[in-house]
Formats: sequence, structure tokens, C-alpha cells
Amino acid sequence: MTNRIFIITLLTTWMLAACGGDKPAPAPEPAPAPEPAKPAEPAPAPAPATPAAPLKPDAEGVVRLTGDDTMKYNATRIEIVGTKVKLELKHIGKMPKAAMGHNFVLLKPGIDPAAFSPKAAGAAATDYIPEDGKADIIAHTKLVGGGESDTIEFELPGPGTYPFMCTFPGHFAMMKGELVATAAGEAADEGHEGDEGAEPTEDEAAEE
Ligand SMILES: [Cu+2]
Repeated sequence: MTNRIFIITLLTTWMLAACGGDKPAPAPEPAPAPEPAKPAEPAPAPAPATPAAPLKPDAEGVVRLTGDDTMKYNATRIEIVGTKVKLELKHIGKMPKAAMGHNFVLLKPGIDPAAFSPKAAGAAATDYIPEDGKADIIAHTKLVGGGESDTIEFELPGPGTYPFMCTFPGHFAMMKGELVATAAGEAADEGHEGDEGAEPTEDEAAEE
């Protein structure tokens, strides 16, 4: 009896010590202030958590968005010229829809994904597209699981910045971004001003 208690006590002490000694790595140290005397060394760029490059339509005009088993899209910014959008959402993970389902829900400008998410979370029966939230939605894919994909085509109301998100419960914190649409004619309309009458006529030049 006594021996057993002793061993248990010993084990508990050892476990506590083991746990206490295994602290998580501290937050990355702030970069030291650069010394003006030394030539500045190029700091190694930290790998971004999500790709910084905006996602644009490919050669076939399709925006290819992916979602994976780590609850991430391959982009947090989608850039469109014009208002017509063809978008494919592909789940490149392996987890089933019920555990790691993803969709792409494009919201009207100004709609906050954080506010929309709880509303959507209650709509499991309709794959997290809430009936009372449809007025805030411009377009959405269906909910896909690992290996599945869905392609949608839609027209934006106009140029602007539109929030998008995954409405699977809890996913919006990691899976959200912005779709930015610019007017198709913006660049092409420039350099259109005529320069008639730039040359003086002979009459004007000769007049004294
Ligand atoms: Cu998701």
C-alpha cells in the first residue's frame, strides 16, 4: 500500500516536472534595431501563412480557388476585371464534407463575415446557406468535401470590393477574403483627348 502510494506520488511529480519543462517556444524575437554604422543585411523574409499573391482568372478565364484540410483557401484576395466571374472551388484535402466542408460565399459590400457566420452556422440543413441571409449573398458554391469541386458563374452588380467566406461553422476565421473587381474600361479609356487646332494656321502666324 505504502509503496504504491509512493510510486504514484513519484510518477505524478515526474509528470508535473516533465510538463513544466516543456514550454512552447516563445514568440519570435523582435528584430534588433539596425545599427547605422554597419551596412544593413537583408533580413530573411518570413514565409507568409497564406499566399500574398492575389488570385486572378487563369488562361481559361476561371478563378481556381482551393480549400484544404487545414481550413485554408489558396488566396485571401481575388482580382477580377469586369463583372463576369467564373469560379471553381476545389477541395484539395481528404476530409469529408461533414467534418471539413468548404464553400465559397460572396457577400455584398459591407457585410461582415464575422456577423454573417453565426447566422450561417445554424443552417446545417441547407449546407450553411441561411434562408434569412440570402439577401446578403451575391453568389455561392455548394458545400464540398475532400476531392470534390463546384464551379459557378455569376455577374457582379458592379466594380467594388466584396467580402467572401466559407460558412462552415467556425471556418470564416481562417477562410475569408476579398474579391476586388475593377471596371473593364478603366485603362482603355485613357489617351482619348483630341489635339485639334494645335498647329497655328498660316494666317495667324503672318498677322502683325
Ligand atoms: Cu471551410
